[in-house]
Parts: sequence; structure tokens; C-alpha cells
Amino acid sequence: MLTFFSEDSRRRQARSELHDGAIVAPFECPERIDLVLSALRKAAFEVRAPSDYGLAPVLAVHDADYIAFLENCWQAWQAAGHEGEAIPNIWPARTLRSDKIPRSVSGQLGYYALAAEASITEGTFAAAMASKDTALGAVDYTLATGEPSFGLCRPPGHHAAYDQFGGYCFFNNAAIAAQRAVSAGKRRVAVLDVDFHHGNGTQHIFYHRNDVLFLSLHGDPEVTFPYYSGYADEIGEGSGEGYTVNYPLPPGTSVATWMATLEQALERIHQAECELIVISLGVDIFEGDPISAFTFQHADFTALGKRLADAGLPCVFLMEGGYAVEEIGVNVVNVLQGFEQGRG
Ligand code: SS9
Ligand code: ZN
Repeated sequence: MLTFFSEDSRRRQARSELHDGAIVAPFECPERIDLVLSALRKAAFEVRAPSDYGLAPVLAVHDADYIAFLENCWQAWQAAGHEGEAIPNIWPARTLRSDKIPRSVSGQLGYYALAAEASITEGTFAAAMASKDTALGAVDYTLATGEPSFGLCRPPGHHAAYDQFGGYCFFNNAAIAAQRAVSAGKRRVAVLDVDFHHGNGTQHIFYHRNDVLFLSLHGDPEVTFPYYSGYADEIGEGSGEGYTVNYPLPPGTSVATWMATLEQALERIHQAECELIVISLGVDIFEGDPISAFTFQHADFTALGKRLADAGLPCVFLMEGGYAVEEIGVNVVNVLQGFEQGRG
């Protein structure tokens, strides 16, 4: 399987994450990339650099003012005299106005944020650009050849909504790739999100559409980030009704139950006659993940890859979460190798 990666993904070098009442080193760190890359190379996967696709494919799924904010935020934050990284600390919460976009960068940060983990830093926009190029390189390759691909996207994307960042995500790489496939003529594309956390951003972007079927298996939002999205009764709206499918699962869910739930998702993908699957591949479903609560072992990732190959559709794997850094490489490679074994 051909894989894609852009070195500029390293340009996000955040120092701060608000976690457990303290500022800690971010879980979403550049070392994640190194370990996936070295596992890919060890397993003899070719890693290709994507071309520069510019902003047009980003603006196809995101708000232009939001993207301009991301591009200018660091400079504005510095110009305002702040010392540390740009982290929101107030939002247009339920009792405040959400129809005003403040002129102050501090106010804008809250307006465009849905969570406070993901600080904005000097290289964040450049890394987000690299990450979507990686996704686009992968999807273009699969569209051209019908062969599977993997995009080592960093930062991840599935929490990024039409005009909001959070949960370490800025541009929604999976949505950008799915839109690319639809624009290239695919009549319906599935985005299958297997990350431990609900892909609220992808859901939000396609909520009213039926040309992209969004399905997500994730920790129950009653007890899991992002808390305010991912319930089973979120099924899409208008012509999108029935084209969002959520499978919230309790912390500690067994792999057997998870895999049985995957069967339901794959059944829905076939029923909806999807022509391509974009897999939001979060390996934070690993038992040892420090911020998640599913129970995958290394070998279970191989089985997951095999099962996805059995679905018989062109697949584009895009990296999302995975914070057990030492094990992230083996878990990702196991999915990809399982997929290749499954294709026979
Ligand atoms: C840890 C709590 C969870 C956000 C997790 C985002 C995962 C992206 N500080 N915070 S895949
Ligand atoms: Zn996650």
C-alpha cells in the first residue's frame, strides 16, 4: 500500500495542553509521526511526499473566515502582546451571544474553538496545510488507481467542524478527502471513523448531505470527549437524514462487541451503495492509550485491517488519534498489513 506524508507536519511544535488542571506537554506530539514513519519503513511501505494543493480543497468544506482566522491567529496573538501559546478561555456558551465575532483575537479564539486542548502556535497553520495535502495525496492516488492508500496526517482532523477547531484538529482532513472524491465523480462516499473519540467535525460538515455517509464507533459521549456530540439519535437532517450513523459504546467495550458493531456499519455502507471508504484511523482504541478507554490489542488492529479489506471497496486510511506513542507505529502498520493480507 502506498503511503503519504509531508515533513511540514512537524511544524506544529506545541508546548502546552490543559489537562487534569495542569499545563502538560501535548499528547498530540510530533514524535507520533516518527514512530509511525519508522514502523512503515521497517515494514517496507513506500512513503511519498504529497504535492501542494493550496486552499481551494479546504474552502470546499470549511468557512473562509475560519480559515483566515487560523492563518492569522498566531501573528495577531503575538501582536496583542501575549507570551504563551494561543489558548481560548471563553466561548459563546449557551447564555452568551454567538452572533458576534469579536475584533480581539482572544474573543475570536473562543468563537472558533470547541475545546481548549489545541493551542495555536507558530507552525500550526503550516502543519495543518501539510496534513490536508497528505490526505489529498492519498485520496487522489486511490481515485486514480483504485488501490488503497494511507495518509499519515498530522495534526489530525476529525474534531474540526465547518468553522471550529479543537481536540488537536484544525482542518478536517477526512472531510476534505471525501469532498475531493465526490467532486471527482464518486456518487457516494463513506467516512468510517474508528477513532476512540466521536468525529463531531466530520459529522457536522456533512450533516445535511446524503452524498457522504458518516459513520462513527466511539466512546459514549455521556462520559467521553467531545461530550456534546455522538449520541445514537444524531442521524442527519433534511436530505442528510439516515446518512449520519453513530455507535456510542461504553468505556471498556470488548473487541468482540466493537467488531460486531463494525459489521453493522459495513452493512450500512453497502446498503447505501458507497463507492469509496475514507477511514478516519485513530489507533487510540488501543488498550494502552493514555486518554481513551477501549481494549484493542496489537493483533486486533490486524483483524480490523483484514475485515476492512473484505468490504471490497477502495479505501483511503487517514491518521487521526493515537497517543500511546511507543505503540502507535505497530498499531497503524498492523491495520495496513491486515488490509493487504485481507485482499489476498
Ligand atoms: C485529555 C482529554 C481529552 C481531547 C482528546 C482529543 C482526541 C483527538 N486531555 N482531550 S483524537
Ligand atoms: Zn481520538
